[in-house]
Amino acid sequence: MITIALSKGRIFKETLPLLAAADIVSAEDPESSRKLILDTNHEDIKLLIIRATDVPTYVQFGAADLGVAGKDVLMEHGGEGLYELVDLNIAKCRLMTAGLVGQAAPVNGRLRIATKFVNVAKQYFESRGEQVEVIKLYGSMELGPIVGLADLIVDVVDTGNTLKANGLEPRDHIADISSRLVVNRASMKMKHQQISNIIDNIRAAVANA
Ligand code: PRT
Ligand code: MG
Repeated sequence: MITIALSKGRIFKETLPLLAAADIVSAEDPESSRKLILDTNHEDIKLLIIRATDVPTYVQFGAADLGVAGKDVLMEHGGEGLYELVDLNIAKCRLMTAGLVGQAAPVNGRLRIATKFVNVAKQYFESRGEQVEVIKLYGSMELGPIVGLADLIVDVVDTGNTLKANGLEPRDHIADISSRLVVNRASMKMKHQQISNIIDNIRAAVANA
């Protein structure tokens, strides 16, 4: 049995055509199904539908053999126990800092950063020699600077419309983001034939996309 961890929403939508080109087709639409394990057209391949941020954890511990996760999520996780194999070139965006339009950073005192990417934020500001206080949030980060919880946020940005709608502007570019195919290190050894097969097919699908 091979399991592939995916999250609903944009990653599933954009991974679906790649999987189809690799001859892996879900038996059900996860958006309408309440099942967390979906059958495919292969008896020995199943899809696990989980939260985007949980994908690296499932793959790290071998609860899923393969997974698709955003580079942002992988950076935050750290990548322990897994190999990042293929850049799927989907769900592209940028990891940025952002602040209130026209508001300069406080000159004295520590910057406060609100984000769900706590590790990434700490590393980023540390690498610039800036002392910051990082506040963990689970969503709606854009609200942080508006209500005075934080000076800046670290979040992924696509069109920038969400920042704009909340009076924020992008500041520093931290990383370009796309989704990656990851594999559990032990699975790669134990199920080598099956997994390399899937990887090769997905690689070909990406090349032809
Ligand atoms: O929703 P949940 O908490 O379960 O997890 P999630 O929000 O991480 O999942 P999901 O499906 O929203 O995102 C999965 C992955 O898609 C992320 O990890 C990124 O790698 C990638 N991705 C690509 C994005 C975006 N583009 C994106 N625009 N993830 C989130 N966004 C957000 C953005 O932060 C903003 O709030 O979408 C909103 C619209 O963006 P703008 O800039 O176009 O306005
Ligand atoms: Mg979301």
